[in-house]
Amino acid sequence: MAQGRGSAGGQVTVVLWAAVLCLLLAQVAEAATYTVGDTRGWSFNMDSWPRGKRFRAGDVLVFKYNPLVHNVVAVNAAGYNGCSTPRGSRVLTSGKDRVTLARGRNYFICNSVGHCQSGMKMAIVAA
Ligand SMILES: [Cu+2]
Repeated sequence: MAQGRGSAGGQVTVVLWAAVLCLLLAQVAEAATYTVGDTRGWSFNMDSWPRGKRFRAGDVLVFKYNPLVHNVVAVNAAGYNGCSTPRGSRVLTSGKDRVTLARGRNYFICNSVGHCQSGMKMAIVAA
């Protein structure tokens, strides 16, 4: 009888470990997807949108906008602060661009004339 209980206990332990592993894997695999600006989309005065959100590396940002008017440029800190497009920057123009966040600071601007200066810029920190 004691042996039987021990065997059952072993099975329970294996099942529990499998459940823990599944949870860990799910957390790693489950990246969040955010629509930038929510219903407004990628637009002016973006400063407030990232506030209160906890971004993680691997999360996906979806930039929705009118590509005739706007674009998305992933820039460095200097590009963000100075509203400039560093040489070799990636300019996205589809109107529905998906960008995966890297760990650390991620900076985005719209480089249509005057837009970044009007707040079409965003800095996001991903853990
Ligand atoms: Cu713009």
